[in-house]
Amino acid sequence: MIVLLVAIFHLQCRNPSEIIILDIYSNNDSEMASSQGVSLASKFQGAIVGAVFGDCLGAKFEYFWGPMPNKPVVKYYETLINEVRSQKDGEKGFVFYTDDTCMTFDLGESLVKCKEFVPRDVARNFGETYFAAPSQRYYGANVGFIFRSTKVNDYRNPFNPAKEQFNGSGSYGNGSAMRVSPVPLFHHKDKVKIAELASHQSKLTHTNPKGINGAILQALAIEKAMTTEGIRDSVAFARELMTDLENVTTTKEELDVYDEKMKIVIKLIEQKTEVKAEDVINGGIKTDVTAHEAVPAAIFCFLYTLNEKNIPELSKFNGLVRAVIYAAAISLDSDTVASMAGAIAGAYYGIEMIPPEWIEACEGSDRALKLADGLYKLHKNNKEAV
Ligand code: R7I
Ligand code: MG
Ligand code: MG
Repeated sequence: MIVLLVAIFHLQCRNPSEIIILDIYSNNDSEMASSQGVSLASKFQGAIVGAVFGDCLGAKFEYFWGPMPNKPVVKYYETLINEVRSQKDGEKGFVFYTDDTCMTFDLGESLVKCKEFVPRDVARNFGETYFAAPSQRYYGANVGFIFRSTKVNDYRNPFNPAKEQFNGSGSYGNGSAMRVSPVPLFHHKDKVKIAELASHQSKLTHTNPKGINGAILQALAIEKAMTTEGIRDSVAFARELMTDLENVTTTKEELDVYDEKMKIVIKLIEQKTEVKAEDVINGGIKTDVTAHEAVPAAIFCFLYTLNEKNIPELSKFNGLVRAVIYAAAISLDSDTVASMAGAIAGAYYGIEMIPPEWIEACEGSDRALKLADGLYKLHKNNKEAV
């Protein structure tokens, strides 16, 4: 009987497991991730809450606006801060997140609950969230087919429908990269396992090599940001990231696409004049809804905003805020590129750099913190078990 129950749990993993919630700004934890004095717990929180912050801020500008100057995004960012400050008993969570955050929760919460990747459980979360979603979640145009197909047989063969997308070539949308932030936290310190899981979860919806490698590259970028002490050389960071991808991915097709994009990232970093949205797009990174245009864009935004002098208009903000505002401004797919840049920057700077007013205003902040802390607790338990 016990064996049967365990088997059912592993197949479906529907039982909730206990999650201990750490305090926000819990910097008294002993495990420090870098000499900058940011705790690993803070970096875990920064990665997930950073992704939600970017999604919430960027969602206002998704597609309607096109690539644009920083000014309107700065105005929106500051207006909201003032609004929250002027509220007495303020309403919380009034800025909506989109599908990027929905799927991050679906994947991450399943990992915490099951303590392993259970494809059927993740697919069920994807489907149930999608079917219950209000219209402002703005899911990708083609991904709904997968949820409808997997639901038909109660998510039993969760990998099959994704293979049929786009006449059998699979989607190269950025959807499996935009939700990947829990993966580097789940397998922190193990790039091979990070790549394996990023790829595996991608195949639930995105089987095209460009989609799979986009998810792996974004996961590796978060891990590298989390583990690098004070990035002094952005170009070396970009180069090493591409080498990491080449070393750990088992999907070797079309890797040259990412090689080419990362070379453009380096060229833009080295540009002598301030890099504007049109430089990024004309330079060859379209910042759109596809993985190979969005992931390199997010990495670029993080690296370019490390130096406050690069964009004088944004120099009054901290590095994480600079990365997210800049990503929302220069991108066509503003919510997604800002969310991915927010995850990378959050993993580097930690939760302390996310403005409390925005944490309060973003829908899903509490849930994001709970998810980050659940992943952190798993990491600590795994470390102690070794
Ligand atoms: O990737 P996906 O989940 O979409 C995510 C995006 C993010 O910006 C979210 O914020 C949300 O707004 O949507 O959804 P998919 O439907 O798999 O892919 C998104 C789009 O990428 C598709 O609708 C296509 O326009 C494009 N695309 C492709 N086009 C041609 N050929 C993806 N794969 C292909 C392809 O193989
Ligand atoms: Mg979205
Ligand atoms: Mg988007």
